[in-house]
Amino acid sequence: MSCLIGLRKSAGLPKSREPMSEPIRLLHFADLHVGMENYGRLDPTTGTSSRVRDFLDRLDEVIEYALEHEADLVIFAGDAFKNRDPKPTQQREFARRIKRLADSIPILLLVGNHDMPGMVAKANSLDIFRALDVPGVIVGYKPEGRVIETRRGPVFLAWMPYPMRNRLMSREEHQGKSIEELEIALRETVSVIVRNFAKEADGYEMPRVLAGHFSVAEAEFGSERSVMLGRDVAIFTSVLADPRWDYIALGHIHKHQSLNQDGYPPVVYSGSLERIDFGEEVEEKGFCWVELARTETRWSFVPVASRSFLTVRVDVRETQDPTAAVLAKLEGLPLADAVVRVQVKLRAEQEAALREREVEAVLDQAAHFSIIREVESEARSRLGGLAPETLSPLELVERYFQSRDVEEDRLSALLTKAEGLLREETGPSR
Ligand SMILES: [Mn+2]
Repeated sequence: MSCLIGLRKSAGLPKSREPMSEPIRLLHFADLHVGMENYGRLDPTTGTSSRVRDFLDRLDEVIEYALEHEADLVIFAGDAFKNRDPKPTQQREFARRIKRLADSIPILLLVGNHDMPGMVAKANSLDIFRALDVPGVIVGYKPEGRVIETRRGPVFLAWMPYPMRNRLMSREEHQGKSIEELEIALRETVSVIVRNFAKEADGYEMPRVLAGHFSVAEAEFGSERSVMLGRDVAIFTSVLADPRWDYIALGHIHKHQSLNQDGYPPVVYSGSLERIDFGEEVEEKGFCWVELARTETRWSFVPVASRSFLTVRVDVRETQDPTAAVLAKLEGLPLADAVVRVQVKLRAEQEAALREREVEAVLDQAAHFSIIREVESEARSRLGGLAPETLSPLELVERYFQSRDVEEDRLSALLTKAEGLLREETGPSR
């Protein structure tokens, strides 16, 4: 129906007005997590961790980009702060920036699990925007969908905040269910909400976007695992990848990824803007720039200048001068302003020969550093100076039997058996 109306309308327009319209410019980012303070230094003038500054600087980058490129709509897909009780200074700094953006561009602030208190009656960390009714700011605290008017035309936008079981299911629905049954029930509840939104979206002849803060079953996890609170329900990509949508903007998983690459619509985790730990060392951080159009949305990933993390591994066990070996390894590396960890593998008798002061002098240019000594244990030295990591499982089995003084012919029989078992183990399964 609405499709026919749309056609009739456009048929009445003069030829010069076609193609209908420019794409709507959407900026999608997520998982800001202001308040993460690990690997930071305390700034004595402000009393704030240098890492809080980092996270706010990334938000500034996002806002600059949105303003400069004239975004029509911004979706923040959840987790503004480290936890549910952000410090007032962090709240103020976040609010200032959101206000600056919202003065010219409408923004959805979706509530993530880190923003949400356990009790329904308690406020989430974004509720203040709702209480003050800040123009241009929509707080996505419950599942909802509506048409948003933007400079380049309307968008149907629906959102699903972090699915909390006690908010979405009644006490009766909980009762007598095992944890697994509850998970399945919650997944079904969320899937039904999402499918109903798709049905509703289908009634609007305009670009349609779904924003969500939850796990998707097929996604690859990142550092959020180390900060996730409690169990987590995961929605199937197939539920989201409905062609009635034009873009699915996700938050919650910190690793940027696109989940419906061969199909339509794009189902995308923008990922976080700053690294939380070394698990994210090689991940590029950024946000998504989306050109929204009904059935032909295009998007791209825009990297930000997140602080680099660098692991330096040095094995000095076979060297005369461990300090010199570490310094040589550090030479020419991009240490300046990075978060650096140096892992030194050494023998127990070399401990005194590693002069950390000299290493620290070089690392001083880093934003944060740590020197980790991995002292070779006796068990390891039985491997004849070889690191177990460099040996195959079969070689390790062989060393083990050798250490137990197993006779030569029995050893070869055992190894043949072990080889068979290992092949089974590493065969068809992952
Ligand atoms: Mn989250």
